[in-house]
Amino acid sequence: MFTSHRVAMFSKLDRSGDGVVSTADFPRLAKRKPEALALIAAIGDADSNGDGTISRSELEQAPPVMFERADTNRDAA
Ligand SMILES: [Ca+2]
Ligand SMILES: [Ca+2]
Repeated sequence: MFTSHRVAMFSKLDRSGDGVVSTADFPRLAKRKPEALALIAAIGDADSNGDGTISRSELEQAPPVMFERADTNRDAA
């Protein structure tokens, strides 16, 4: 199912396990300029309440294009 796929993706993205996806979950990416900007833009797309992080419900409502952008290493995960 589409939704369970997103839930699985959320667990993958939330590497710190604090329940939100943010730049803190991508410490290496966040240090590299082009990737960091793409990451921040991708988070902004899904961040509907503007707190700079993506909660599970925000991810469930995010447009699909966000996932293509978030997958910056192109491993389709
Ligand atoms: Ca996190
Ligand atoms: Ca948010």
